[in-house]
Amino acid sequence: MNISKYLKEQVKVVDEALDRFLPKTKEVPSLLHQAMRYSALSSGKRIRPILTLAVSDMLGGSRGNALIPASAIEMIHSYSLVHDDLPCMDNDDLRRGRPTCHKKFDEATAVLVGDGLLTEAFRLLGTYPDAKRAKRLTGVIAESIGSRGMIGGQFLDKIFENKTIDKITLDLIHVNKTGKLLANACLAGAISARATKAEEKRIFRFGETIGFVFQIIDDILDKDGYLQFMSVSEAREEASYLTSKAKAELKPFGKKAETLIKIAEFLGKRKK
Ligand code: GRG
Repeated sequence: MNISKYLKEQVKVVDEALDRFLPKTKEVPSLLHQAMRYSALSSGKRIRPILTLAVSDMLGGSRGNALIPASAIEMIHSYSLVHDDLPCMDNDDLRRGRPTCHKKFDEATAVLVGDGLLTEAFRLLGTYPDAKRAKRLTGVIAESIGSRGMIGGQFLDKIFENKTIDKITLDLIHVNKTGKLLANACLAGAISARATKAEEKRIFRFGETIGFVFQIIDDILDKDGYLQFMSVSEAREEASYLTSKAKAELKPFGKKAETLIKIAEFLGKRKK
């Protein structure tokens, strides 16, 4: 299988679902919905939702069902980027090659775009067509992005900004800020596909490990983070070791795991 072709096709699938689920621009308040769509439909890699879909596919789950948590997770990711770019956070002018939301619109709109996307994600999860799994998906996703997850990681990141940091604290920040949502994007695919508890555990460990790989490569590309503690070649070696570890978790799934294995390898070698 050609992974670049697969990823391009899945980006289209995710973008079509987001387009369908997000409020239309013609709905009132039109400008807010335009700004939400501007941020969520810009050209991201869609790694998290693609992982949800690939896990669900591997386990024989329904695409229609998996697209609900997959789209909700991408809305949440988009909200985190909009808020992370705000003047009170990173104060960035560009995101995904375009003006950030607060630059294109204004700061108040960008705050509300983030709030709107986050809320819309949970509204969408509530439409999952199986109450037991809807509840589980809501809990798992909420836990990974709240103060025990992404928000907690972002808070610690702000506290340690411009301060000397040790590797244990950096790991803690990365695990919470980005790792948990990525791992739970994988778990969401397993929950949606009615995986067994043993399968869920393997998928979660796979997600956690590729979350680390994702972050190491992010730091290599941004020339920061882990590069305070290791050289680029050591970081690449660590990423390669962790990719093998992640792949080993998928052994019991045999040939069905081919796509997820290719995604893990892609994440370990990505250039952007
Ligand atoms: C809620 C303010 C707030 C922050 C949450 C996740 C996060 C914390 C902030 C996002 C900012 C950031 C640059 C985090 C580092 C790693 C990361 C998540 C990079 C962007 O993710 P990609 O590479 O981006 O998947 P695309 O654009 O491809 O979706």
